[in-house]
Amino acid sequence: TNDLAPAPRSSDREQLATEILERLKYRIGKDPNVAKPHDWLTAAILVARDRITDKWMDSTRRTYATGAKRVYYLSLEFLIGRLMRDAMTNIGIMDEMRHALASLGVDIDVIAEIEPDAALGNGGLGRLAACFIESMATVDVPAYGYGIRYVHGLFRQQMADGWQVELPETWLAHGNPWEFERRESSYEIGFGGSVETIAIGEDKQRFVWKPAERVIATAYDTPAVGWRAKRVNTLRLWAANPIDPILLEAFNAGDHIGALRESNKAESLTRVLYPADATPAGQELRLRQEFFFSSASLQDILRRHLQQYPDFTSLPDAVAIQLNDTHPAVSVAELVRLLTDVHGLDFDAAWDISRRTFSYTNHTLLPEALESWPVPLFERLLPRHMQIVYAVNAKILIEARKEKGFEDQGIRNISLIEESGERRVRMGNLAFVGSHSINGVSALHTELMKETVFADLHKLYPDRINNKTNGITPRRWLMQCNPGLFSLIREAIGDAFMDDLEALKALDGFAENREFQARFAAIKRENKNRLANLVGSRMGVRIDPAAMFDIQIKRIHEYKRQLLNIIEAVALYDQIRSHPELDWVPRVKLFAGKAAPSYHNAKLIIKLANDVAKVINNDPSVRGLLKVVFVPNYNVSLAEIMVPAADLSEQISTAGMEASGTGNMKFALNGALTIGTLDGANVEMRDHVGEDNIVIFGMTAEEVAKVRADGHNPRAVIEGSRELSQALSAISSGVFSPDDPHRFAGLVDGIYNHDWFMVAADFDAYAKAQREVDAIWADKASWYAKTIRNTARMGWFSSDRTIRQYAKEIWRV
Ligand code: DL6
Repeated sequence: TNDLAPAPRSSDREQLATEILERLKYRIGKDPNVAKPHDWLTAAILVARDRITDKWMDSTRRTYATGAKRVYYLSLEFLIGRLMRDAMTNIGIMDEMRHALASLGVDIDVIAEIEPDAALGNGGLGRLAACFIESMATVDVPAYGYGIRYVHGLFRQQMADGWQVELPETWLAHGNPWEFERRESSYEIGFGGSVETIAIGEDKQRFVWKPAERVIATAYDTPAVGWRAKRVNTLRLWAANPIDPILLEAFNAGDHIGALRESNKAESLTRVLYPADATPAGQELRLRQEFFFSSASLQDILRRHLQQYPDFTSLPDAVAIQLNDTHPAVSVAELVRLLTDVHGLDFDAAWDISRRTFSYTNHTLLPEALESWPVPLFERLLPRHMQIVYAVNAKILIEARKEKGFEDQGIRNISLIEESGERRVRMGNLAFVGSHSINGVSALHTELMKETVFADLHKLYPDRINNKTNGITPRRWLMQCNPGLFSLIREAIGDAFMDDLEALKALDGFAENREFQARFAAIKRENKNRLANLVGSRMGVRIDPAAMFDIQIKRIHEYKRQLLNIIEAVALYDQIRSHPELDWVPRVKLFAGKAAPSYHNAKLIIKLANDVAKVINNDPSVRGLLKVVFVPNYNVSLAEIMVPAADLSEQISTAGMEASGTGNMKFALNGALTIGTLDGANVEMRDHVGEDNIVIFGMTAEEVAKVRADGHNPRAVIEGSRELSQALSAISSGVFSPDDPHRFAGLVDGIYNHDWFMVAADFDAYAKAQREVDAIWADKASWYAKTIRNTARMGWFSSDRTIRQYAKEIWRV
């Protein structure tokens, strides 16, 4: 148990049990005798939600009463996962609930398992947003998360003969007891049409956008409760509805399908999450989604502002709007439009208010992931916004050329319009010029932003770029997912770390303590047993919890280099067979992650992992010393089981390409050793845990850039490494794919021909680092001293710290 309230008093339990029965009867309409697990889950959630609601009202009233500044976090993704444990732990009723349900014959762990995993996001960016929502409530920042209520979140991943197959995900199938529908909070959102110019006085004009299409955005609110329920904030997600649910005239004329056309079209807007992560998702529907949720959120923000203030001059003091990546960047133009066309401000005033209100977080430097929209599409869908983009661009470019003396190339880089080839609107540049703060998500990433994508914009506005290194919420990623470790820490160092994660430092003193090490190891073993059972029952593969669990879980992407890991597994397999006499450390290499459905190479990498697994796992000459497992359908709930079970955390991206990473933090906090490159937040993790407690290998970002610029000869590198060339030739000649020997030839050719991701370049260093890891593993006292120090020194990576920095340095709240 990890509950924090005093030992449950029977009166609390009885009261909760009464409330559960009451919800079951009057809100669900079921008698306990016939209630199904989903009914009990819903009833339990409703009881928790009602208690949270009281705190929610208090928080809202307090914000009004104090006139506190509000923060709005606009994000196209919130990768929430399950909420029940989170909410009950944060309001301190987890233990009483367990007892109350038990008294009614219900096992809380069983119903917790059937709560759907809300996957309204793809990966790191969406999960960060979910951690931030919880941390903003925890550190008492009055905040709203704004996003989209996708009917289908991220696809369910199944394996068919080792290939990824995507199936629809239906998290709303049993309803969503957490949310409140707010029919009264709805707004009209337009698309297309034309702009009318009306002269008002001598040289003044007013612009009126006449959209050709309109849909309604309706709000659904979920309370977001912070640690110890100090504050409850709101996650407001928008659903699209038609203006006319049915065209009766068409229906009466017998056109039953046509009668629903408008309705289907509107609802399709918020039906599915784009399953793209650091890969382009550039279809028209995506731009529609971006505008839809930006406009609805801004209309809502302005309405709320006018309830408390006479006009919008106070907006930047009362409101901070954080743009989570460029997905909501069209907000910059929409706010200017609302302030000018709807509320009558002049352009310069609107621009000034807008820029002082917005701030923008960049999450990637990958050029293919930087959003831009073809000018003709943007103009057709958002004609008024196109005018505003041109007006802003003129203003910025005049400033750059005339006042700051930029030359042609600099001007081209600053422009909101990409002119080489097809003309496109650059959303990163729009977000940058429309914001007073632009932040990166790790120290390295922020420096690279200044030197690469935003070099000229940074020269133009040198005070705007700043760093806010990511963090993770310790409630989900320690207290809830690792109750054993949580209790052990409490016993060792007391409770201070629960409110200030940096107090974990006190654990440092236990790193060399043998008795503590043994208990730390026993907890790890228990967590590994749990994962081994899951792998056994779900996949029929037996893995030995005594072996080292070496885990890489994240989206499948070439820059994250799952391929490097698989190739190393193949090389190790070779060595174990060639040298059976050596003392090999037993390892299980576990992978999990989804590939964007359109990302061919990523899907091929999944197939390769499965093909390699099939051969290695069934080869008796390996004697179980090496196993490879690809666990299907990676999601937040699976991460909560895999993270605490890891001995080794793989954070091996090509240096300079992973903006931060947050999985790296979760593993280290839960007592895994990291093998990683000097990329993203790994650099700062090394600084915190100390270089003796992390295994770093490979080229630095600077070296990667230099090798790319000078010309890399991967063929020569491969020929110089026997292990690598043998592993590559096994893969490309079909050793692992006898049914289709050329299946992986293209993947291997990519390494021979250009090796953009430096797989060949880093291979030897990686293999060597893995043998260093083996050596540490062989000395268990040293292993646990290092892993305990990881847990002890990860306190700084709490998202509470990150949010405090945003609050102080960007939002000024
Ligand atoms: O900042 C959260 C997270 C980082 O930890 C990852 O390193 C980064 O890849 C991820 N970025 C994205 C954005 N992709 N796009 N666009 O998911 O953000």
